[in-house]
Amino acid sequence: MANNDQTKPELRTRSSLKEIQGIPLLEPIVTNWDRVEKFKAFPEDLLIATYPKAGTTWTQEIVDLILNHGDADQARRAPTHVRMPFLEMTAPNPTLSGITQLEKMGPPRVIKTHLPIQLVPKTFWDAGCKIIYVARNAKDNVVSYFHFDRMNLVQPEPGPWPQYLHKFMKGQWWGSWYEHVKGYWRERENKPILYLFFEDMKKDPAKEIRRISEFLGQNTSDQLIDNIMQMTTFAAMRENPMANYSTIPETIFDRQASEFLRKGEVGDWKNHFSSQENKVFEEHYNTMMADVDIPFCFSV
Ligand code: PPS
Repeated sequence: MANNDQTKPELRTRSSLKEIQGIPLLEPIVTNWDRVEKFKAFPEDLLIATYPKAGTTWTQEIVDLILNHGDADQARRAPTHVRMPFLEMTAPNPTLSGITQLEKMGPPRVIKTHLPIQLVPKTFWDAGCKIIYVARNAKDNVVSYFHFDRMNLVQPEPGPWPQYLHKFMKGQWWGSWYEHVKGYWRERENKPILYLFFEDMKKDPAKEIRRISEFLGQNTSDQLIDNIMQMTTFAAMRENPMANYSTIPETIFDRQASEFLRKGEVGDWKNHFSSQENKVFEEHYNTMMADVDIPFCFSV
Protein backbone atom coordinates (compact mmCIF):
# COMPACT_ATOMS: atom_id res chain seq x y z
CA MET A 1 0.00 0.00 0.00
CA ALA A 2 2.83 2.40 0.86
CA ASN A 3 4.32 1.82 -2.57
CA ASN A 4 0.93 2.45 -4.14
CA ASP A 5 0.73 5.81 -2.38
CA GLN A 6 4.07 6.83 -3.89
CA THR A 7 2.76 6.07 -7.39
CA LYS A 8 -0.40 8.12 -6.84
CA PRO A 9 0.76 11.73 -6.99
CA GLU A 10 -2.85 12.85 -7.46
CA LEU A 11 -3.25 12.50 -3.70
CA ARG A 12 -0.91 15.45 -3.35
CA THR A 13 -1.55 17.53 -6.46
CA ARG A 14 -5.27 17.55 -7.26
CA SER A 15 -6.61 21.02 -6.68
CA SER A 16 -9.61 22.10 -4.67
CA LEU A 17 -12.10 24.62 -6.05
CA LYS A 18 -12.96 28.19 -5.14
CA GLU A 19 -15.52 30.46 -6.71
CA ILE A 20 -15.28 33.73 -8.60
CA GLN A 21 -18.73 35.26 -9.16
CA GLY A 22 -20.26 31.84 -8.53
CA ILE A 23 -18.01 30.02 -11.05
CA PRO A 24 -15.91 27.24 -9.49
CA LEU A 25 -12.29 27.44 -10.63
CA LEU A 26 -9.11 25.70 -9.50
CA GLU A 27 -8.08 27.22 -6.19
CA PRO A 28 -4.68 28.60 -7.40
CA ILE A 29 -6.49 30.50 -10.18
CA VAL A 30 -8.76 32.17 -7.64
CA THR A 31 -5.85 32.95 -5.32
CA ASN A 32 -4.14 34.78 -8.17
CA TRP A 33 -7.30 36.28 -9.64
CA ASP A 34 -6.11 39.87 -9.23
CA ARG A 35 -3.45 39.21 -11.89
CA VAL A 36 -6.18 38.13 -14.32
CA GLU A 37 -8.24 41.21 -13.50
CA LYS A 38 -5.26 43.55 -13.94
CA PHE A 39 -4.14 41.94 -17.19
CA LYS A 40 -3.65 44.40 -20.10
CA ALA A 41 -4.52 43.21 -23.57
CA PHE A 42 -3.08 44.67 -26.76
CA PRO A 43 -5.58 45.37 -29.56
CA GLU A 44 -3.70 42.87 -31.77
CA ASP A 45 -4.12 40.03 -29.24
CA LEU A 46 -6.38 37.14 -30.19
CA LEU A 47 -8.30 35.22 -27.55
CA ILE A 48 -9.26 31.58 -28.17
CA ALA A 49 -12.08 30.83 -25.74
CA THR A 50 -13.66 27.45 -25.09
CA TYR A 51 -15.35 25.38 -22.47
CA PRO A 52 -12.63 22.85 -21.54
CA LYS A 53 -12.20 20.01 -24.05
CA ALA A 54 -14.09 21.64 -26.93
CA GLY A 55 -11.21 21.77 -29.42
CA THR A 56 -8.95 24.49 -28.01
CA THR A 57 -5.61 22.88 -28.87
CA TRP A 58 -6.72 22.03 -32.39
CA THR A 59 -7.85 25.61 -33.01
CA GLN A 60 -4.66 26.99 -31.46
CA GLU A 61 -2.55 24.91 -33.86
CA ILE A 62 -4.60 26.05 -36.86
CA VAL A 63 -4.33 29.70 -35.80
CA ASP A 64 -0.58 29.50 -35.19
CA LEU A 65 -0.03 27.92 -38.61
CA ILE A 66 -2.21 30.53 -40.35
CA LEU A 67 -0.33 33.37 -38.65
CA ASN A 68 2.98 31.75 -39.59
CA HIS A 69 1.91 31.18 -43.21
CA GLY A 70 2.03 27.40 -42.82
CA ASP A 71 5.66 27.32 -41.63
CA ALA A 72 5.79 24.00 -39.78
CA ASP A 73 9.21 24.68 -38.20
CA GLN A 74 7.97 27.96 -36.80
CA ALA A 75 4.88 26.26 -35.38
CA ARG A 76 7.20 23.74 -33.70
CA ARG A 77 9.20 26.48 -31.96
CA ALA A 78 7.70 25.57 -28.55
CA PRO A 79 4.86 23.56 -27.00
CA THR A 80 1.29 24.85 -27.40
CA HIS A 81 1.05 26.32 -23.88
CA VAL A 82 4.27 28.34 -24.38
CA ARG A 83 3.39 29.60 -27.86
CA MET A 84 -0.18 30.50 -26.84
CA PRO A 85 -0.40 30.86 -23.06
CA PHE A 86 -3.41 29.88 -20.98
CA LEU A 87 -4.57 33.21 -19.50
CA GLU A 88 -5.96 32.21 -16.10
CA MET A 89 -3.77 29.17 -15.45
CA THR A 90 -1.30 29.53 -12.63
CA ALA A 91 1.24 26.94 -11.48
CA PRO A 92 4.60 26.77 -9.72
CA ASN A 93 6.23 26.10 -13.12
CA PRO A 94 6.37 29.53 -14.85
CA THR A 95 5.91 28.01 -18.33
CA LEU A 96 2.50 26.80 -17.16
CA SER A 97 1.48 30.17 -15.72
CA GLY A 98 -0.36 32.11 -18.40
CA ILE A 99 0.14 35.66 -17.22
CA THR A 100 3.80 35.14 -16.32
CA GLN A 101 4.33 33.96 -19.91
CA LEU A 102 2.19 36.65 -21.49
CA GLU A 103 3.98 39.47 -19.66
CA LYS A 104 7.18 38.47 -21.47
CA MET A 105 5.53 38.57 -24.89
CA GLY A 106 4.81 41.50 -27.19
CA PRO A 107 1.81 41.81 -29.49
CA PRO A 108 0.28 40.04 -31.26
CA ARG A 109 -0.31 37.30 -28.70
CA VAL A 110 -2.62 34.31 -29.10
CA ILE A 111 -4.16 33.60 -25.73
CA LYS A 112 -6.17 30.61 -24.53
CA THR A 113 -8.96 30.90 -21.96
CA HIS A 114 -11.72 28.72 -20.57
CA LEU A 115 -13.39 31.60 -18.76
CA PRO A 116 -17.11 32.10 -19.30
CA ILE A 117 -17.78 35.36 -21.10
CA GLN A 118 -18.70 37.31 -17.95
CA LEU A 119 -15.26 36.60 -16.45
CA VAL A 120 -13.23 37.59 -19.52
CA PRO A 121 -11.19 40.60 -18.34
CA LYS A 122 -12.68 43.88 -19.56
CA THR A 123 -9.36 44.83 -21.16
CA PHE A 124 -10.10 42.44 -24.08
CA TRP A 125 -13.34 44.27 -24.88
CA ASP A 126 -11.83 47.72 -24.34
CA ALA A 127 -8.94 46.88 -26.67
CA GLY A 128 -11.34 45.47 -29.29
CA CYS A 129 -9.54 42.10 -29.42
CA LYS A 130 -10.87 39.41 -31.71
CA ILE A 131 -12.14 36.24 -30.07
CA ILE A 132 -12.50 32.78 -31.55
CA TYR A 133 -14.96 30.67 -29.58
CA VAL A 134 -15.14 26.92 -30.17
CA ALA A 135 -18.11 24.90 -28.95
CA ARG A 136 -18.46 21.11 -28.90
CA ASN A 137 -21.66 19.14 -28.41
CA ALA A 138 -22.33 18.60 -24.72
CA LYS A 139 -22.24 14.80 -24.80
CA ASP A 140 -18.82 14.48 -26.43
CA ASN A 141 -17.61 17.42 -24.38
CA VAL A 142 -18.42 15.75 -21.06
CA VAL A 143 -16.86 12.44 -22.17
CA SER A 144 -13.65 14.18 -23.19
CA TYR A 145 -13.61 16.17 -19.93
CA PHE A 146 -14.10 12.99 -17.89
CA HIS A 147 -11.07 11.32 -19.45
CA PHE A 148 -9.05 14.52 -19.12
CA ASP A 149 -9.88 14.76 -15.41
CA ARG A 150 -8.75 11.17 -15.00
CA MET A 151 -5.37 11.99 -16.54
CA ASN A 152 -4.79 15.58 -15.36
CA LEU A 153 -3.65 15.18 -11.77
CA VAL A 154 -4.14 18.89 -11.09
CA GLN A 155 -7.87 18.81 -11.78
CA PRO A 156 -10.31 17.73 -9.07
CA GLU A 157 -10.89 13.98 -8.81
CA PRO A 158 -13.50 13.00 -11.43
CA GLY A 159 -14.94 10.03 -9.51
CA PRO A 160 -17.06 7.42 -11.32
CA TRP A 161 -18.68 8.26 -14.67
CA PRO A 162 -22.37 8.31 -13.56
CA GLN A 163 -21.65 10.85 -10.82
CA TYR A 164 -19.37 12.80 -13.11
CA LEU A 165 -22.15 13.16 -15.66
CA HIS A 166 -24.39 14.65 -12.96
CA LYS A 167 -21.67 17.06 -11.87
CA PHE A 168 -21.34 18.23 -15.48
CA MET A 169 -25.10 18.76 -15.73
CA LYS A 170 -25.07 20.86 -12.56
CA GLY A 171 -21.97 22.83 -13.61
CA GLN A 172 -18.49 21.88 -12.50
CA TRP A 173 -14.98 23.35 -12.72
CA TRP A 174 -15.09 26.30 -15.13
CA GLY A 175 -18.83 26.38 -14.53
CA SER A 176 -21.86 25.32 -16.51
CA TRP A 177 -21.31 24.11 -20.09
CA TYR A 178 -24.81 25.39 -20.91
CA GLU A 179 -24.20 28.93 -19.68
CA HIS A 180 -20.73 28.96 -21.27
CA VAL A 181 -21.87 28.14 -24.82
CA LYS A 182 -24.91 30.41 -24.48
CA GLY A 183 -22.93 33.36 -23.12
CA TYR A 184 -20.62 33.65 -26.13
CA TRP A 185 -23.44 32.77 -28.56
CA ARG A 186 -25.56 35.69 -27.37
CA GLU A 187 -22.69 38.17 -27.74
CA ARG A 188 -21.37 36.94 -31.09
CA GLU A 189 -23.18 39.63 -33.08
CA ASN A 190 -22.32 42.52 -30.76
CA LYS A 191 -18.66 41.67 -30.31
CA PRO A 192 -15.82 40.53 -32.61
CA ILE A 193 -16.46 36.83 -31.93
CA LEU A 194 -16.09 34.02 -34.46
CA TYR A 195 -18.21 31.14 -33.14
CA LEU A 196 -17.05 27.73 -34.37
CA PHE A 197 -18.19 24.17 -33.78
CA PHE A 198 -15.87 21.19 -33.25
CA GLU A 199 -18.22 19.08 -35.37
CA ASP A 200 -17.96 21.49 -38.35
CA MET A 201 -14.17 21.30 -38.05
CA LYS A 202 -14.40 17.52 -38.28
CA LYS A 203 -16.88 17.59 -41.19
CA ASP A 204 -15.12 20.16 -43.36
CA PRO A 205 -11.81 21.29 -41.86
CA ALA A 206 -10.74 23.25 -44.95
CA LYS A 207 -13.91 25.37 -44.79
CA GLU A 208 -13.42 26.16 -41.10
CA ILE A 209 -9.70 26.90 -41.56
CA ARG A 210 -10.66 29.35 -44.31
CA ARG A 211 -13.22 31.01 -42.01
CA ILE A 212 -10.58 31.40 -39.32
CA SER A 213 -8.09 32.79 -41.82
CA GLU A 214 -10.59 35.35 -43.11
CA PHE A 215 -11.55 36.33 -39.58
CA LEU A 216 -7.87 36.97 -38.85
CA GLY A 217 -7.60 39.11 -42.00
CA GLN A 218 -5.11 36.71 -43.58
CA ASN A 219 -4.97 35.95 -47.27
CA THR A 220 -4.34 32.20 -47.21
CA SER A 221 -4.16 30.34 -50.52
CA ASP A 222 -6.10 27.12 -51.14
CA GLN A 223 -2.80 25.24 -51.21
CA LEU A 224 -1.82 26.64 -47.82
CA ILE A 225 -5.24 25.84 -46.37
CA ASP A 226 -4.76 22.28 -47.57
CA ASN A 227 -1.27 22.10 -46.02
CA ILE A 228 -2.58 23.44 -42.70
CA MET A 229 -5.40 20.92 -42.81
CA GLN A 230 -2.88 18.08 -43.25
CA MET A 231 -0.69 19.40 -40.41
CA THR A 232 -3.65 19.63 -38.02
CA THR A 233 -5.33 16.27 -38.47
CA PHE A 234 -5.79 14.31 -35.26
CA ALA A 235 -3.09 11.84 -36.38
CA ALA A 236 -0.58 14.58 -37.26
CA MET A 237 -1.10 16.48 -34.02
CA ARG A 238 -0.94 13.31 -31.96
CA GLU A 239 2.55 12.69 -33.37
CA ASN A 240 3.68 16.30 -32.93
CA PRO A 241 5.43 16.75 -29.56
CA MET A 242 4.84 20.51 -29.78
CA ALA A 243 1.08 20.01 -30.13
CA ASN A 244 0.31 16.89 -28.09
CA TYR A 245 1.27 18.07 -24.58
CA SER A 246 3.86 15.28 -24.26
CA THR A 247 6.22 17.83 -22.67
CA ILE A 248 4.00 18.01 -19.58
CA PRO A 249 5.51 15.75 -16.90
CA GLU A 250 3.83 12.49 -15.90
CA THR A 251 3.33 13.91 -12.40
CA ILE A 252 0.75 16.23 -13.98
CA PHE A 253 -0.54 14.27 -17.00
CA ASP A 254 -0.94 10.57 -16.25
CA ARG A 255 -0.88 9.16 -19.78
CA GLN A 256 -1.60 5.67 -18.52
CA ALA A 257 -5.04 6.96 -17.53
CA SER A 258 -5.71 8.69 -20.86
CA GLU A 259 -3.93 10.46 -23.73
CA PHE A 260 -4.44 14.21 -24.17
CA LEU A 261 -5.30 13.64 -27.85
CA ARG A 262 -7.52 10.71 -26.96
CA LYS A 263 -9.91 10.00 -29.87
CA GLY A 264 -10.83 13.31 -31.47
CA GLU A 265 -14.17 12.03 -32.72
CA VAL A 266 -17.79 13.11 -32.91
CA GLY A 267 -20.17 10.61 -31.32
CA ASP A 268 -17.83 8.88 -28.88
CA TRP A 269 -20.50 9.66 -26.25
CA LYS A 270 -22.39 6.63 -27.58
CA ASN A 271 -19.68 4.44 -26.03
CA HIS A 272 -20.19 6.05 -22.60
CA PHE A 273 -23.85 7.01 -22.07
CA SER A 274 -26.25 4.25 -21.04
CA SER A 275 -29.70 4.59 -22.62
CA GLN A 276 -31.09 5.73 -19.25
CA GLU A 277 -28.32 8.32 -18.85
CA ASN A 278 -29.01 9.54 -22.36
CA LYS A 279 -32.72 9.95 -21.61
CA VAL A 280 -32.15 11.89 -18.38
CA PHE A 281 -29.41 13.99 -20.00
CA GLU A 282 -31.57 14.91 -22.99
CA GLU A 283 -34.51 15.96 -20.81
CA HIS A 284 -32.23 18.20 -18.79
CA TYR A 285 -30.46 19.46 -21.94
CA ASN A 286 -33.74 20.42 -23.59
CA THR A 287 -34.73 22.44 -20.54
CA MET A 288 -31.37 24.15 -20.25
CA MET A 289 -31.18 24.99 -23.95
CA ALA A 290 -34.84 25.93 -24.47
CA ASP A 291 -34.05 29.65 -24.59
CA VAL A 292 -31.52 29.47 -27.46
CA ASP A 293 -31.20 27.81 -30.82
CA ILE A 294 -27.55 26.83 -31.13
CA PRO A 295 -27.17 24.26 -33.92
CA PHE A 296 -25.27 21.53 -32.08
CA CYS A 297 -24.63 18.27 -33.86
CA PHE A 298 -24.21 14.99 -31.92
CA SER A 299 -23.01 12.75 -34.71
CA VAL A 300 -21.56 13.19 -38.22
S1 PPS B 1 -8.18 21.63 -23.30
O1 PPS B 1 -7.46 20.87 -22.23
O2 PPS B 1 -9.44 22.18 -22.79
O3 PPS B 1 -7.35 22.64 -23.93
O4 PPS B 1 -8.57 20.51 -24.38
P1 PPS B 1 -9.05 20.81 -25.85
O5 PPS B 1 -7.87 20.99 -26.72
O6 PPS B 1 -10.08 21.88 -25.85
O7 PPS B 1 -9.82 19.49 -26.23
C1 PPS B 1 -9.18 18.24 -26.35
C2 PPS B 1 -10.06 17.40 -27.26
O8 PPS B 1 -9.86 17.83 -28.62
C3 PPS B 1 -9.41 16.73 -29.38
N1 PPS B 1 -8.49 17.17 -30.45
C4 PPS B 1 -8.72 16.92 -31.74
N2 PPS B 1 -9.76 16.30 -32.36
C5 PPS B 1 -9.68 16.20 -33.71
N3 PPS B 1 -8.64 16.66 -34.45
C6 PPS B 1 -7.60 17.29 -33.87
N4 PPS B 1 -6.59 17.74 -34.60
C7 PPS B 1 -7.62 17.44 -32.45
N5 PPS B 1 -6.77 17.99 -31.54
C8 PPS B 1 -7.33 17.81 -30.33
C9 PPS B 1 -8.70 15.84 -28.35
O9 PPS B 1 -8.48 14.56 -28.85
C10 PPS B 1 -9.69 15.92 -27.21
O10 PPS B 1 -10.90 15.21 -27.49
P2 PPS B 1 -11.16 13.69 -27.08
O11 PPS B 1 -12.58 13.42 -27.47
O12 PPS B 1 -10.95 13.56 -25.63
O13 PPS B 1 -10.19 12.88 -27.90
